[in-house]
Amino acid sequence: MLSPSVENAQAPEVPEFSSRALGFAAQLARRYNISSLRPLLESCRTFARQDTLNVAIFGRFKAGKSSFLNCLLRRELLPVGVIPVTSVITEIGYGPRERAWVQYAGGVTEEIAVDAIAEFVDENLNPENRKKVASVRVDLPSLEEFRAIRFVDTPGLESVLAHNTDVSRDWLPNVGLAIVAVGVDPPLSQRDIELIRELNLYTPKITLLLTKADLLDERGLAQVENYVRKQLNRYWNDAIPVYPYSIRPGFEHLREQFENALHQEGVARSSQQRAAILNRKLDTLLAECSGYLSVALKSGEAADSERQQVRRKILGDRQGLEDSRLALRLIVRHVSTNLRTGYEKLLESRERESRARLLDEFEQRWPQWNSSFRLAVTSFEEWVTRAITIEMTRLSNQHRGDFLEPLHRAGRQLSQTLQDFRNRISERTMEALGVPLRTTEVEIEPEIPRSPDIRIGRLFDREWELISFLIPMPLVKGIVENHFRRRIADVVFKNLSRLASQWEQKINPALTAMEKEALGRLDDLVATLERLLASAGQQAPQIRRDLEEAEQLRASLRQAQAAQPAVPHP
Ligand SMILES: Nc1nc2c(ncn2[C@@H]2O[C@H](COP(=O)(O)OP(=O)(O)OP(=O)(O)O)[C@@H](O)[C@H]2O)c(=O)[nH]1
Ligand SMILES: [Mg+2]
Repeated sequence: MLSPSVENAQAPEVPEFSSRALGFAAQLARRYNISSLRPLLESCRTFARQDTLNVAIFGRFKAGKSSFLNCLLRRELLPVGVIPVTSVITEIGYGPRERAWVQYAGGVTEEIAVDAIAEFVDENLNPENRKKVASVRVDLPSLEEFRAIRFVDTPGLESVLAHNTDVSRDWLPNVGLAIVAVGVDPPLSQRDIELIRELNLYTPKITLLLTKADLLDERGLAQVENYVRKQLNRYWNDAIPVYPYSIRPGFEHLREQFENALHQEGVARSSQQRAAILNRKLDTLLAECSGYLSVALKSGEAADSERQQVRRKILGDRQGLEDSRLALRLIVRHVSTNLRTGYEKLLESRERESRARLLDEFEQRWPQWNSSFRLAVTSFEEWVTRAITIEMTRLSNQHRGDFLEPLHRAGRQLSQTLQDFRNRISERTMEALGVPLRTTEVEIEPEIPRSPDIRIGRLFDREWELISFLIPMPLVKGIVENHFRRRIADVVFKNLSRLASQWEQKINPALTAMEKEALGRLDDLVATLERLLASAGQQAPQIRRDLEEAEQLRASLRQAQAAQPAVPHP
């Protein structure tokens, strides 16, 4: 999400038993020194603090998604059109001041004018998303009544522009409330049914908006509505409400009807929706607490003489642990040693284009410089320094995502290796004590470094300037021009290699930090288990009480979940 949302964030209300569950888990982690629960605990806390619910509109291209949001916002904010338009996720929410931001794929954020968003989200102005925009965020003071909601416009599905479909599909898991736009012309396809089925994996709250109702007369509309309801009922038994809608004058009553329903679901129940997701996370957290406590309890029951053996069975010997640590180090080492070659290969593929761009520009300027040798040299030097800086900055920004990719890859591999280690521990506690210890590794997130400052360094030896007045330009013009052309090629080559090394120097410390975090987590888990396994039998009564309370809390979380009306899975 874009950073400005944090400014506006207010802690949402968390149901009493959910905050009790969170507090209890934190207390258990402290009491038994279960330091390895820290990342999961932190992720639950962060989610509980989040204050907005996403209301996203999906559907086939040209279904009228952006037009609907414009109508709801009472202004022509989003671009609409007769050919596929929306190519980027656009999030619109409340903010005290009207503002808009672009979030680029590489992580950079840029503030833009609200009426300039089309330049970034419109397929025609940003074809195939060449600007590499990840999302656009808009804050509007007029959305005060929808404070808890963030409206999301998505690119149309199933257009010939596959990249637009991918953007929307990738975003699906973030959905809160889903609105599926289906035009009356033709109404509801098998693809729409598939879309609803997919959305259903992430949200129980789906509404169908039957758009362009004005294209039919009253009787026709009633027939289409009836048909759509019938089709939906084949899979979802009345669980998906259908609302006819039109942006045209004369259909205010339909718009009002839908907005009222949205208000009810989205505003009045947004905290309820968030609570459902939070409960799922807390259930996982408490299950992990119970796992650790069961291990402690079982090991407490073992005789002192056996305990040492149990410990060895579960944690293995020192060498085994060292091997696990080495596996983590090797992941980072492998990524780190291949950084430079990867970057060089990437930039090599851009060399020809950069050179051509600079040569082109040089060609245009050369006629103004070639009257004297001195003028030619100084003008060239000044120009090439500026031009190469611009070119390198452009490449660095454009490929920021590619430069950061190894960092994300290392994060995923480290998390997976730690999870494998956890799974092995779980199998071994099952063998040794008869209880599994199922725990989840929270993804290791890299610290994203800033792009490097572009440094060009010294380009030329200036001594030849001293004799420059002696050189007769008309005679050497051709030689000088060729020399400059070679210099351009040389400067591009050198600076691409310099850029690769600058990015390498930025990424390496971030990799080291991730390695440290991964090793720390492994050590934490081992230390936690050592402590729990060593805990003497006198703690048993307290552990039993805590286990019981954890299970009671989980039962109330599940009860709350069951009380929520949900769309049954087809
Ligand atoms: N008659 C009629 N036309 C509509 C209505 N809503 C949208 N349209 C038209 O349908 C076309 C597509 O509208 P958009 O809002 O761009 O559709 P979209 O779903 O956002 O399209 P993509 O962004 O390309 O996926 C435009 O020409 C709109 O004028 C409506 O209620 N009635
Ligand atoms: Mg659109």
